[in-house]
Amino acid sequence: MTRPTPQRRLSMPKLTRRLTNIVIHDDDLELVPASTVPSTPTHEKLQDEYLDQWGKALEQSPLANQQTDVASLQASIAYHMNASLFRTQHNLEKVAVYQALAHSMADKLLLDWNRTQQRYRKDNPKRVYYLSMEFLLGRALDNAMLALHMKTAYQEAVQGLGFRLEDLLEQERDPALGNGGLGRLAACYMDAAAALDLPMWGYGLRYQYGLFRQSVQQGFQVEAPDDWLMRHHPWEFPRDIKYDVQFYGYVATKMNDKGESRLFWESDHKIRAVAYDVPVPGKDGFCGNIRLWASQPPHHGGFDLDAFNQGNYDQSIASLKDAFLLTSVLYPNDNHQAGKELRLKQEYFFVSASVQDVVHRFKRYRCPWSEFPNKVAFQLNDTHPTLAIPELQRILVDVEGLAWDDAWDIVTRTFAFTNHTVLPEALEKWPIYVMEKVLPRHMQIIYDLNLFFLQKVEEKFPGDRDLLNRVSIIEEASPQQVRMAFLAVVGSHSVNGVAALHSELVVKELFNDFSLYYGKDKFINITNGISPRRWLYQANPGLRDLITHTLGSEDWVADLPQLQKLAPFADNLEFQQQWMAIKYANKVRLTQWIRDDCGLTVDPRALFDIQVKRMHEYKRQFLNILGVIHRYRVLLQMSPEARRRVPPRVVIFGGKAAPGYAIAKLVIKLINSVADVVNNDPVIDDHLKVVYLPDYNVSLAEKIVPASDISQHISTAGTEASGTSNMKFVINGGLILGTVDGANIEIRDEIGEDNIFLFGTLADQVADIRHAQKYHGVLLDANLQSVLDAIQAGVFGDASIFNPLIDTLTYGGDFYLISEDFDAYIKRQNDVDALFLQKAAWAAKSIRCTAGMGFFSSDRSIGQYASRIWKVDKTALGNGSTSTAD
Ligand code: NBG
Repeated sequence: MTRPTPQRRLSMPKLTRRLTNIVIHDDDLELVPASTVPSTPTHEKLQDEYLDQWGKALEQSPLANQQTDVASLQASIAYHMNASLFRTQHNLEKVAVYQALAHSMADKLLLDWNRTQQRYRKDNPKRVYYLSMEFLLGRALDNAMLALHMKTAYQEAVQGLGFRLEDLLEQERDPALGNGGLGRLAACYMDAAAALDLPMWGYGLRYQYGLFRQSVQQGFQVEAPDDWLMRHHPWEFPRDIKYDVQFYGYVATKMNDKGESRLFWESDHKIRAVAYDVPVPGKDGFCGNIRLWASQPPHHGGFDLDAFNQGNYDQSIASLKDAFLLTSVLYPNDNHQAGKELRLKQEYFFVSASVQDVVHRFKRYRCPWSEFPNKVAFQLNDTHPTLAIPELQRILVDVEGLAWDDAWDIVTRTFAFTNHTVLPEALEKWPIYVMEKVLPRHMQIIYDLNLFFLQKVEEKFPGDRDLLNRVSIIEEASPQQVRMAFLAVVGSHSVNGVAALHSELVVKELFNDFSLYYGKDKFINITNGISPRRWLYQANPGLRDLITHTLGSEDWVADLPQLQKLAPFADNLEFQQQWMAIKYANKVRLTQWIRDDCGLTVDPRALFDIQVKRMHEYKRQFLNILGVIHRYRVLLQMSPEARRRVPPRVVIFGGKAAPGYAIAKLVIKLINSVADVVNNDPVIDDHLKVVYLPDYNVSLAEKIVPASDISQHISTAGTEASGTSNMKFVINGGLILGTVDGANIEIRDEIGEDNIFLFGTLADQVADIRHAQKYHGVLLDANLQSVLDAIQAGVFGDASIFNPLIDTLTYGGDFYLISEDFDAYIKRQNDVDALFLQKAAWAAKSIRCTAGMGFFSSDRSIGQYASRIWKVDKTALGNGSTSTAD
């Protein structure tokens, strides 16, 4: 193994601080190095004098005196129509009314935001920073109105102005700043933190274009840019907070005033990060924050001034483009982002701006650096923000002049890391030559960290060179790579997986060597959760009202285990009828959406069988559609009487495939080709319909989730870290058909084995089966073989298109074990049919599903993060105190 050469180590003496990176900062205090700050700076004194007056002025302002009666709400909407949008009542479109309404609502949030943030600022509690490249927020207006208990009043207000609130809500564009579960989890966690009054901020990127918009043409996915900011977006607030982030350049050794040698990272290539704050409505006047960074050219820096002076404008602005481009697009998560320099620059841009901002905030209070871990907790949402680790080390050592070891102690007590996948292709690695070019100083720091880490491993396990190779942050491949997940583990005090099985696999497989070295305590499980506010209270008003009526109050929203009190009603026929009437109404609503969106009429009395999630081989939408073909063939062979005994089904798919993921895109094509045939087969009629809902996103999910009878979560065992849509469906009384994988397992434990349809290979059998397949080939299930024969015979159009897909089963060794699980899957689907015919038994299970879901509230998850990882004492919040147990 090549051992890295240490760059420079140990006691870096304190220097005259360099703060070149920080250029403009938020509000009051000018950022000055702690040692040079006079004890009572003049500008602070001045502020104190006027502070009260500002407070009084605000209390007198229209912002603080907002009334919530219908006439006042109408006045505020009309005001914004004229003052914010510069329109009059003679020029009203729904979208404009939506925007005026959103402004009116945002005013109320703003006030809460200011009060909450002022309180934090004054109390200075330990704060949590959730670093995530993705926040899949979904629409804001409905959520905000419900959080502030203003929906009914606004409904009346807009009605009096000639509009229906539901129509206006549909005008809002989803900010799709995420790919799927990981980004939506971040949004649910911000929502929970806001509800719990936990001082947590999200940090992320404000992509100009979110995840692409998907349409389907001739059955194929077609991507278009998601220009979500095309229209004014009233839910973000640009701030005068800016930091410069540098790239490339070189590392120089310089002498400081004391004649000591120091390393400096120098570069002329800078891009400016500007902050946009997104309020997160909480409860009782509390409002959280997500700070998103957008890229801009630095002051003057982007211009070629010589060219500018000569009037050569084209040339002078050429490099401006680069700066704006940096945060223009969200990368879809496929295998192609690895190695992309722009993605690496996005990651660094994001963490550098965020860490600078946090350091700036910390320094306001003039605490010693040793206090940093008592005031700051960083949570890394997957490996994407891992560069924050060497970045903080760099700032502490190079800029703040701390000794290396002191700095590292602070870093490792501050960071914690959540792993969200065990799939090797999703674990980020960066080629060293890219890292060295883009971030030369960070590469040196990583080498040093690695060296010191390996030395310690060697001390503990002397002579085990293989082990050193295995745990090295630098992978000795060609080209050499930085293993970001390993860097995250080494730089964090806690590593967690997102469901029990996943966390077990994280320790047993992914980080086994690390758990031997660090001990098991560093590796914990915190099972994911979902926001009951968005995913039940908001998405399913019918069920919400029934639950509230039955339980006597809305307290269950903040205390989800109270849902258990529904269980005694499971066998009550009247309650079952009310329950299923709500499900039916939700299905009718989805039916209308399907008609408008796909031009397809489906019967809401049919069994709605839904699989909506990103398209990926491990999630096995392929298994689902193969099962549909099997069902189609069986139905065709049946007599009309026999067919009538099978409950009619509507099989609904939705989800985007990464643009470069050819196989996933072929599955979309196959689904649509099957739909074409099945939906137009007169023999089949309404017995089976297949729907592919294009452009699946959060707001569509809110319509789909409450309308499922069955939803499918059928990943190959051991591949789905958790899944969160499974939780959303079950809490809405949808049963699930799933594999023994991810959070399905804990859902089973909570709701009871009888209320879930599980099937298939277990995680600990997968390796053996794959091994056997390698030697003996794949023995295709007979039913599956005839399904494949039908595809290859051209029943669903040009068969040759599908060859690469079929090859994944036959020549590819069936890595995802579709053939292995096919028979069990079909049998379980038959069980689903049989139960659906027994209306009362089905209803009872549906009720028990909801009743058992108390554990899966995001409030529980965030509570666990707070107490087990961040050591933020939730109950002591609000008066500013925090535990300092770490
Ligand atoms: C995803 C997993 C899901 C999990 C979410 C949230 C990534 C890398 N991982 O199973 O695939 O529910 O994270 O934890 O997107």
